[in-house]
Amino acid sequence: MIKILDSTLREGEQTPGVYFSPEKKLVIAHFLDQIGIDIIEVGNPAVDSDIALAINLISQAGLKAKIGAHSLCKIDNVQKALDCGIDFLGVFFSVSKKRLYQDYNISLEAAIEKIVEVINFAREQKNDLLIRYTPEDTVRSPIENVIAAASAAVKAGVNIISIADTTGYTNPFHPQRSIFNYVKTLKEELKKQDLYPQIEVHCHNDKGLALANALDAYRAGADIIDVSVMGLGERAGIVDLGELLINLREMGEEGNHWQLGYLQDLYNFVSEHSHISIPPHQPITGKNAFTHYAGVHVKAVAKDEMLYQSLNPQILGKKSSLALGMQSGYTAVELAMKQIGRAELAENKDLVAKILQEIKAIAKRGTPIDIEKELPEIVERCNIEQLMT
Ligand code: HCA
Ligand code: CU
Repeated sequence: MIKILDSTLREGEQTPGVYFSPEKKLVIAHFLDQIGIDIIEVGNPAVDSDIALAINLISQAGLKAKIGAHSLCKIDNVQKALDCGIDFLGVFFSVSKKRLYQDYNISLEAAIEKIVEVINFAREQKNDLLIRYTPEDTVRSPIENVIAAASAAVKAGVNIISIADTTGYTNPFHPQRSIFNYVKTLKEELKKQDLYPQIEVHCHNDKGLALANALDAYRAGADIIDVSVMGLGERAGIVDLGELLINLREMGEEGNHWQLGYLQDLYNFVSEHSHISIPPHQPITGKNAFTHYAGVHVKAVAKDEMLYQSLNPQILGKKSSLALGMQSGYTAVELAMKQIGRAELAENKDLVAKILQEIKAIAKRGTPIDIEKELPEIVERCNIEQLMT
């Protein structure tokens, strides 16, 4: 059974300009818990005392999800995280050539020693702590370095190894860069040493492939997938929570377990407090995700919605809707008139034609027509004009 780690409160808060107060983090954590998220990664308490406060608050909220902190590979960072009452700890340290020799200036052996020391420390402090080690920029690091660091980390007490595609480098169709192959190889290599950690994947969206790569990793048997609300995160962000859950659901994962009816409220809350709007055409949670517009579409969905949908909005506690504008036809006008309580006038074909003409003219202003607010007045005006002729 696949597990989901949500990092809206850690990676998501690495979106420039985004800050969620501890109280808002708690609300977001409640939503995530209601949806059925397994691990909520909150942040690094060494970064700011508000993050420590948030982890404390959320850890004490009695949620089903495991509550975690992110930590540098440093004893004092780990201690700060442990002081917040966490169930989960994520430690990262890269073993890529560039990082080892151009940035940290240490050998692989020294890096592994450091990783082992920090993991040992965390394990000694808390026996039932779920510990993850991430060789940051995993997929651009020499595989032998990753295997050496990962196996040492597992032997020191790590439960999870995360494959981080820190820069959005992988591609399901690239002969050398598929995360599918990476998951398979890492599992096989660790199995040779009789090591069976859970494998997590963290896919960045720099080239728009985060979701595709996450599903590729799922197909290869990854155990945990990282996501965030709206895919928030550094640069182009990571995998979008709603999009991943819907796709996994269609593949038979956890269909009845995830409470997808909470997604829209969660997205609205995160959007409001991150000051980042949800694009109207965003799958699942965008305003237009289930809105039908062009004449042919509206006419068809009036008979059967699924003629232009492959996802039933009811799964999300939502309904489909229609939009009016340049592309509209008679059916849309009739349906919209019924929607605003003017069904009796919708019988009048000449009036419907007049209203349609009027709507097309208004639509040329280039912004959406508000059915509830604008249509009553348009209907009224056209009706009076028609009665007078
Ligand atoms: C970061 C980088 C990170 C870490 C992922 C992890 C990445 O610290 O911001 O610790 O599992 O993309 O590699 O998000
Ligand atoms: Cu990341």
